[in-house]
Amino acid sequence: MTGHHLEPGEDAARGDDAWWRSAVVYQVYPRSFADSDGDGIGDLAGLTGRLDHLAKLGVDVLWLSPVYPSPQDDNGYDISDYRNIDPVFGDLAAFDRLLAAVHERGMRLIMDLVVNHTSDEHPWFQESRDPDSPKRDWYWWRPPRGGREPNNWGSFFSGSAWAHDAASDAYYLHLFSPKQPDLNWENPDLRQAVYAMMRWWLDRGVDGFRMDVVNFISKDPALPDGALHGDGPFGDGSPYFVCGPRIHDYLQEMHREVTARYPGRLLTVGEMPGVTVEQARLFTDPRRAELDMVFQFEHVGLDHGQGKFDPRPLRLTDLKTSLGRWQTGLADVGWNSLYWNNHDQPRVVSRFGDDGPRHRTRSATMLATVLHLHRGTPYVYQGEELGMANAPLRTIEDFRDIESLNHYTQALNAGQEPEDILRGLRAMGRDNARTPMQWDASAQAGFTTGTPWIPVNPDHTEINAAAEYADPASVYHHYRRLIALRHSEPAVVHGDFTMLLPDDERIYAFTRRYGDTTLLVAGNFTGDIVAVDLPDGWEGAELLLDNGPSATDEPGRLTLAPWEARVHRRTR
Ligand code: TEU
Repeated sequence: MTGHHLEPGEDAARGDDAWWRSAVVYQVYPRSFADSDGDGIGDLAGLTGRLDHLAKLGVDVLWLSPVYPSPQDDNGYDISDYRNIDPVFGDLAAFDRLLAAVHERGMRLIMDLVVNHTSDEHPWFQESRDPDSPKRDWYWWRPPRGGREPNNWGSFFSGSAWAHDAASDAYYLHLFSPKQPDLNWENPDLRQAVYAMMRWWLDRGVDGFRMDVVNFISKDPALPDGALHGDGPFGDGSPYFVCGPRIHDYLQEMHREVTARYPGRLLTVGEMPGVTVEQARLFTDPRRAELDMVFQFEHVGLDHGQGKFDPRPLRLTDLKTSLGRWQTGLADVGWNSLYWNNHDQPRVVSRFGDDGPRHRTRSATMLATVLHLHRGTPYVYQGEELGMANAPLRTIEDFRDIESLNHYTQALNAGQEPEDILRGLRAMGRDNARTPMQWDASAQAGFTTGTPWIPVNPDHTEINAAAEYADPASVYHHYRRLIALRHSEPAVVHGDFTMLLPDDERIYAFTRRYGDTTLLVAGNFTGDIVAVDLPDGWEGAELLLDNGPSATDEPGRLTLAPWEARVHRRTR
């Protein structure tokens, strides 16, 4: 809290001393977290019963993926009522109990705000199907062009981004599934309806929002054809909706109409595929009053080939170049969010580490250490703190996710071999992140007494919370120590960032400096022993944190065991 007088639009808590700068966020994907009623789907009562897991881990904020009424075409990212809870998860009373229990433990709760699109079963969309309805303009309805789609854009979930509605012989835009029609933010009444809904949740006590693809909400109203890349039939519409013409106006208006009314209390984070560092500076500059931070996608695209389902190995130098540029780009204004995982990404220990029995714990804790020692707000995705690995997805019947199922059909139709398609889906499919949370070694991992909506990973007999609580060397206790370090060591929160060894393909190393304190962070991204030259002045420095037995340093060298990570501290 600062004492100085605030200029209009200025909110001191959005600046250097904002509470969320020292916070760690934990994402819950409620379908897969804890099931209290045996229907095989996680729910709010199940989550409420497991809150001590989060409290003991030390996290400050819970981000709850969507729990609103939904046909569940995209697991809740298709919302049919913004002011209620889907019966599969509970009801508003259960939500209020969850929120109270979160606050009792000194934590905060942010909701997922999905307002680029609604469900096609939302009353707004149902009304908009009538061309004479005032709601017609709340969506992107367009007449056919030459008897076909209004433009050539493709959807993120395969096929055209347009669906035909016979009732009025018109098309509506859907960047995701046809059951997720895009809202038209050009319409001021729609915008006010969204702001009113946001205030309704904030007045109920929630502490902010994670905003789904919020940098897609402003489209070029001309909706021009996109350029054709490769041999597919669809054009790339992204130049006309990624950080579109009015995006900053909308976010500043949202701040005036919503966020500014709750000064100092909220966290707002915009999910922004395709956002650049330069744009992120604008979105997160406190003086512009838009958002507190953004989720960017650059580092989770580095192992994509022709598309996300054509993966290639990560080059460590690419990761350093990318994350290093974000650290530098947001050093003086704005703020980073830090993540390896969420409900859309494969498990990081399988992706950038080694999930085999020998190195799983070591590589999961190395990855955690490197990420959490960056400057920014770390996000932990459920199960990441246990070192949960990718799912053993074999045949297409093992997949549940609309993105994977649609991609499979489309690639088959394009003549690809099933086994080739499955290889990409196994590595990159979103279902990897969505298998149930592994609480214990029992039949359904303590997730449900019924049949889970997606199978529990058989490795839960080894990898589970109960076992990890009991083992001080577990991934869980390492995350707990990392979170505690962020809360106790100001250099982790405020320190500047300097990348070391930018050309080294094996060791990720950097320093953080704040006042008299400097931290040296090093992680070995390989299964070999690796020695590098130690920068001057670090000989014999205090070891603040490690992730297991160390290799012995040669004089003047830093020698790291396979997947070892270390944090040293020096005070001057
Ligand atoms: O995701 C947005 C997004 O662009 C991608 O990460 C997406 O998940 C997909 O993998 C593209 O290949 C958000 C949500 O996080 C995601 O779960 C939703 O499916 C999507 O928006 C639509 O609401």
